[in-house]
Amino acid sequence: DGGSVVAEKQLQKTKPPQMYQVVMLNDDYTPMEFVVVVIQEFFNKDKETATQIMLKIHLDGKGVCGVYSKDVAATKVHQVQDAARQAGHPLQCLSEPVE
Ligand code: NFA
Repeated sequence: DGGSVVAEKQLQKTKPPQMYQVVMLNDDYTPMEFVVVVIQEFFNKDKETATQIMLKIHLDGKGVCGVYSKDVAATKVHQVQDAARQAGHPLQCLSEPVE
């Protein structure tokens, strides 16, 4: 009945939060080594994994660097954008909901 629906919602109403993937885009100018270092530093990947992700982006046009809560994903995007701007590279990055 309706009462039990309310009771169930009160007992178990938490759902996992929407997650966001941080996607990096390829361009013709950013050096491969810079992309590898950025992926290592901001997405906590080892050099081998970072290199694989960089090559995927280079070959496919884009690639996922990591999946995070909305606020952490937004922070990662800003960190990459700041590092790219400071270095004078056009590297672009965005976050989008998973699914
Ligand atoms: N395409 C860039 C190059 O050839 C490398 C790159 C990879 C840039 C991944 C951006 C993202 N120097």
